[in-house]
Amino acid sequence: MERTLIILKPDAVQRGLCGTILSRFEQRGFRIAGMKWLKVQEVLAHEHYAEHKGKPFFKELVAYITSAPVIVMALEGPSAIAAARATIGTTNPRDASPGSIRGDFALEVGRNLVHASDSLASAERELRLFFAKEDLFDWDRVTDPWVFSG
Ligand code: DAT
Ligand code: MG
Repeated sequence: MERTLIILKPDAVQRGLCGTILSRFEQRGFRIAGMKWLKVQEVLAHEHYAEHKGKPFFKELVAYITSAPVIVMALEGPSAIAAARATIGTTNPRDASPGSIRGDFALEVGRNLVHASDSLASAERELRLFFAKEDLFDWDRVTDPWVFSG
């Protein structure tokens, strides 16, 4: 079982696509361990996208992610990190496969709707940035599990 950080970015919120995108993840079978609504502040944006500091698109990227509220989620499931990356599609929506979120709903790399952690190290780092450990629900405590039982 893994956890990964998903962000429904400002364009997802503004275009009214949050429910649709969340449905894709729910239908795939991910469990929601945490979810919140927030406006990402500049400092948090810099931390979250630290690996991109110095790249030509960095300033634009920070302006985009801080422009309006987002929905941040911790999703879990078997191989959740790679599975969520496949569900969202390639970074540039122009190359994303039909059936992926970006491949079905986006066309521009600078407006690609959704973030998903790209590795175990990134997932752990990013989850810590957005959630306190005690904010994340421990599904093992559910005595009558609907999914992933046994
Ligand atoms: P991903 O979001 O698929 O993990 P990334 O980590 O490489 O992609 O980049 C983070 C975000 O930065 C990406 O979602 C959109 C933006 N971005 C990446 N490459 C870009 C480029 N060449 N031009 C403009 N924006 C870019
Ligand atoms: Mg990335």
